[in-house]
Amino acid sequence: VDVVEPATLPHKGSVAISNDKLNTKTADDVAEGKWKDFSFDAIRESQVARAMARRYFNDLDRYAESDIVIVGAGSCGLSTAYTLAKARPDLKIAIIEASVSPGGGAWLGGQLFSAMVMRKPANKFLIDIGVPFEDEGPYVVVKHAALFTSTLLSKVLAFPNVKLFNATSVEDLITRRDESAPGGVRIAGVVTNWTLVAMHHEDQSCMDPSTINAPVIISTTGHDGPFGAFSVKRLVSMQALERLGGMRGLDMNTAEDAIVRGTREIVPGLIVGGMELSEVDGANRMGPTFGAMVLSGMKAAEEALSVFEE
Ligand code: AHZ
Repeated sequence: VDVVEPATLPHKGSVAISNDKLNTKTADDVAEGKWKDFSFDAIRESQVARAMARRYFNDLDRYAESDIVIVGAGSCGLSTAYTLAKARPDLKIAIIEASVSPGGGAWLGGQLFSAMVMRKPANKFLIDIGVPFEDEGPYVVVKHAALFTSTLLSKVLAFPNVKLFNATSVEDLITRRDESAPGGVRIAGVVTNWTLVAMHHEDQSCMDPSTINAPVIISTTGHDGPFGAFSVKRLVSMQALERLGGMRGLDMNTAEDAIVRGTREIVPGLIVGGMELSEVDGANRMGPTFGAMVLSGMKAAEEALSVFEE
């Protein structure tokens, strides 16, 4: 393998490797199960670094002005993203997820059991994304919550107008004065940082964040916890919301209806869905039944789309 040194590489970091093994022979060998002389085509480490960095920085540039930002990629946020991206391929949708692994609490059912329960009519969403289920009458059961989350995630990520920034936290909201709004402010974007940085503001200094502007933010950060209920807690501390109602105890029957019905714009520019909403409205929790997360995501998407249809 004759690797050309960087000084003589052509512009734009393109490959300049002359290698007499650069052929399709290896693919044929793999197909035929001939592993003894297998080798990949040669690569230079900088090609890998540039392949990742160029795309990431292009995305940061492209999505610095987004149409919609979804905060939190749990079952509600991902359902929102799917509904939006499918309906409006022309809108730029950024998803900001604090964790490395998107999906929030939807990788398992309750108490770390595998199966996921959804009450009808949320099964229509499962049919749409192609997730099989057992029909139990008023509710359906997916054999493993991870089947729901991985299928939904793969569909969301395949949309060309969606970018997921994971391992990235929203650590504040961008605001604009708006005298017509009840709290005098409109939300106009999000303030972001690497989650690992956001977790170390206490012991490191000078770690300023970055920003994304968007006319519509949809917050689905789950109920209160180390990272949960982020946006609504911030609304209270900035006095755009008087106080939180506080999530109430578990009652599946009241909880799911309340979350779906209540999904709405809380202050101008900020729609709240999923369990984050229970902290605003003082709604019950529903525990391990996920139909309301899907339908709340669909309603949040509809609320957002009405802004662009005005
Ligand atoms: O990592 C969080 C999770 O993936 C992410 N998140 C939270 N704060 C964030 C921030 N920036 C970026 N500041 C943030 N991301 O938000 C996601 C929330 O997912 P979730 O599964 O916790 O919430 P959900 O509302 O989509 O689903 C709730 C599921 C529950 S909890 C529950 C109960 O306890 O009764 N019942 C159901 C169905």
